[in-house]
Amino acid sequence: MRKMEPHRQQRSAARRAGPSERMRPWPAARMAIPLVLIAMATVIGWNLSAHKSTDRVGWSHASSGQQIVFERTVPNMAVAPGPAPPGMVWIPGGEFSMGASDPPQMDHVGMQAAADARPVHRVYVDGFYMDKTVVTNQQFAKFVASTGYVTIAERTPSLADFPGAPPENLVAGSVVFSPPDHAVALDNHFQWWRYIRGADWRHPLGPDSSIQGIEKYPVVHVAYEDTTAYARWAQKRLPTEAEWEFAARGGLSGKPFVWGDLFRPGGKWMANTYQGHFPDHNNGEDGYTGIAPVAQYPPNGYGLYDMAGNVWQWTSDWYRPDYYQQLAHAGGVAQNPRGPESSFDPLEPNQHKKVHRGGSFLCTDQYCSRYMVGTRGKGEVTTGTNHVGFRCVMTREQFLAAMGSAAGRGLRMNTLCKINAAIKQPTPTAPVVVRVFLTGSYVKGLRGAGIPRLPGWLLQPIRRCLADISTARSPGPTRRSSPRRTGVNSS
Ligand SMILES: [Ca+2]
Repeated sequence: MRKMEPHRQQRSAARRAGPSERMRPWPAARMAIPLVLIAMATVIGWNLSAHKSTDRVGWSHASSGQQIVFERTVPNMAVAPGPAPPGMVWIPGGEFSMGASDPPQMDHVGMQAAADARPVHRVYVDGFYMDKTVVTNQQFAKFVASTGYVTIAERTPSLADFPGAPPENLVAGSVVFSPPDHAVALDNHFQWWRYIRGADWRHPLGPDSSIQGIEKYPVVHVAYEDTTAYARWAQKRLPTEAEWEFAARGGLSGKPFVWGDLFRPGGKWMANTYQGHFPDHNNGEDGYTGIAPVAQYPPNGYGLYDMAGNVWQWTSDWYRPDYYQQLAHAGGVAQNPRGPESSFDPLEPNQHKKVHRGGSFLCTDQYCSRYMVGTRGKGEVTTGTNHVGFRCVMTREQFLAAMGSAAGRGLRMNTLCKINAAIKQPTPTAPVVVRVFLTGSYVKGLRGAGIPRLPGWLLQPIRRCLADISTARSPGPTRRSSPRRTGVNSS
């Protein structure tokens, strides 16, 4: 029990700060975040034998007779505004049934969908691009190298933020999964989480660890503020919870897993979760006892990797357990919901929490089965751990703005944004519609001055556009423009 003492001191320090001190709830709040995992250890299960029809999939509750109905996912028909940026995929958006059911027929501890993920309700989201994988150490390092950003876990907390805290507790660090070597009761997460000085995204297991050799692993120990800083730099943003779930379902409806009905279809592992005996013995039967590199398991229907297991993922929604009830009570289809106005978790009412999604490598049906799609997690906003990461989305507007800012040089957005405009080749015999990436005036601007720092992912479409326009305007045999003539700077 000796290792519990620092945590008690930290909690005590936070208490001395008083409930009115609503700055960083350091560091007790960072220890509180894994509580996400606790509330789920109850009895539930799935019964997929109930009725199915073309549009509806339902589960009957044996105990209550209540039926939970997932209706068909109806994707938008609108096409993507342009070629997906590298590492991203277009998610069409549309209308879908959001939330989780909790058919109670199976008595597997931990297999509960959770009351905060009910009722199932109808939601519409616009289309967007989404990162195929969570952000990796390599990607985050590039962001830090470019901006000099310092994550919250790397910052030394000040006495001003935590009045009364003993100096020895005012150290930079983060929370690391530190399993006991023996079985423990699952009623106290302090038995397997430790606040470790010097743990941060560069040192995921503590000061003696590094990210050398794990560049393709998810970045961890990122607090919410860290993720939004990255997203701004990348000209993206975090997904709303609704966007995240629409994407996770991959076009399916009412399935317990992002890939379908069975946890291990054909005996195949589909996600990095926890096998063995939680928390003291991880068998690693799925190939990994800890975090896995990204994209080690099959993608979902939209080509997204790791939408279940590996690391939790931040979303931009504040957490409230009754938010789905609010939406359902309002009736109709919730349009692009962005979460409640503020956070409230009755279990820790003084903490400000955002929604986490997807579960992690520590999720298990013995304790927390929230690798099941539709279920929810939550995290205090200043707290990162080594099982929480994130991925970004890029809206249609952000995509167009990214193109505009990349082009720059005073060209007007209303000119730049005429993407995929069609021009007709001026030949009388066989009009050919050429899909161009940008309008002629923009091309003229490109040729005139050259464009600095144009993202590489824009280069090829623009070069193709220039070649197509040259072809279309040439009266004779094909005369394609050379990329060297475009004046495009590929740096
Ligand atoms: Ca595993």
